[in-house]
Amino acid sequence: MRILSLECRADLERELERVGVDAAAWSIFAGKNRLLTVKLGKVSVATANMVKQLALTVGADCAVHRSAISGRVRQTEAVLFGTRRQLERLAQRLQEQPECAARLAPMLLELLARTEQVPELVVGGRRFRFGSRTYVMGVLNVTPDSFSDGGRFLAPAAAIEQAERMAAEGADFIDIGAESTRPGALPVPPAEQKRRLRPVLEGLKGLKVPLSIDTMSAAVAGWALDMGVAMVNDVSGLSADPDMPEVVARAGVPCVVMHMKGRPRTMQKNPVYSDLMAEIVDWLRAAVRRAVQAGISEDRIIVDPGIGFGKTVEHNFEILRRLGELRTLGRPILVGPSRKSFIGRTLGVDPDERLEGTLAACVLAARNGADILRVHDVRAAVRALRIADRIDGRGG
Ligand code: HH2
Repeated sequence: MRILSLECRADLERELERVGVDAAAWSIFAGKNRLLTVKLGKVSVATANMVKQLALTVGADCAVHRSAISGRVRQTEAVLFGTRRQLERLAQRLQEQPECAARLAPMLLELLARTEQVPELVVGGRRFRFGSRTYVMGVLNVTPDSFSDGGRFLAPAAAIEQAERMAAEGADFIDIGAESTRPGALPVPPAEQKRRLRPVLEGLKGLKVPLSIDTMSAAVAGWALDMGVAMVNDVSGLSADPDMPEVVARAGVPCVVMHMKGRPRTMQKNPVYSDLMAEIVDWLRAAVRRAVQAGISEDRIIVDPGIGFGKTVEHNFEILRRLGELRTLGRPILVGPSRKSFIGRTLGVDPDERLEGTLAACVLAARNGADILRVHDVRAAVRALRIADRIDGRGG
């Protein structure tokens, strides 16, 4: 007897084939291969007790407040534990219950469907199939004051050369920004952002790799889209400039919606969360909903938990560890750990000494669900992620 480790679907199928299992049953066993943990929001104690009983009948379980059974509390949160198969059966049973419990059934089924989803995206004429491999977004800061490379690419020729280098090194996207968002940074007026960007965007017109514009200004985003940029990356989650959702919607381009607590000038002054992951997922869910209401197609939205944006060192580690929870949103996940201060503080090193820490964060972020890594050191990240992807059964 021995324990198997079959996270990769192809490994599971090979093992089932070896046993001689009918191929028609492979997907049934795939649904039993992994435990899913689902947090329910607050429900009445009656509902929670009903869910727990039904969960036990299908072989799953449900953790509730210690006083739920005695009725000493009226409401409780709940955590469901079960395989995909068990949770599907639980949803069926819930449908037969009174309304308060039955309403959970479609929510649970939708959640299970979302976590299975493999989103696709066309950016600048290129198709990206998330889940097939981890993609790399190269960072180009046309700024005097970015935290790790401020001033290095302010001259247009240096910026263009850097973008071409990152494209040759295997970047899938290049994210160009003219405003630092480092802690304490002050806003850069749109006219100055455009002045910095114009010669660079003109010089990169023929580049094969799609460009993304990193800005919180709708005027800069709209102008950059007219200059040939294919995607918008807004670290405020489209919330800083009221015109941003409409600009993105009108252009019909993909956008990155990032979580930030506060604004760059003050965001690192003692950020506090009562439930970090819940707050980030709920915030992103609301941001996606607002974007869709403004006319942005949901299947063009990428979500990002915003490493370092209103987060302590510990928050950043927890986000990277629990990144898979963003799967709830059913959208591709982008993460930007590159050279950030949680690495610097942990290792006691300056930004130019943070490559190893960045690569460790990238590799484990990819394992934990990241679809796109935003990095400064493209060649190293591409190489590290190619190997990590192969270990995880992707990118072959
Ligand atoms: N991080 C930075 C800037 N933009 N965009 C997304 N979507 N996610 C991130 O994590 C992210 C981002 C900060 O990094 P950098 O651009 O190198 O620094 P600066 O803002 O100082 O220019």
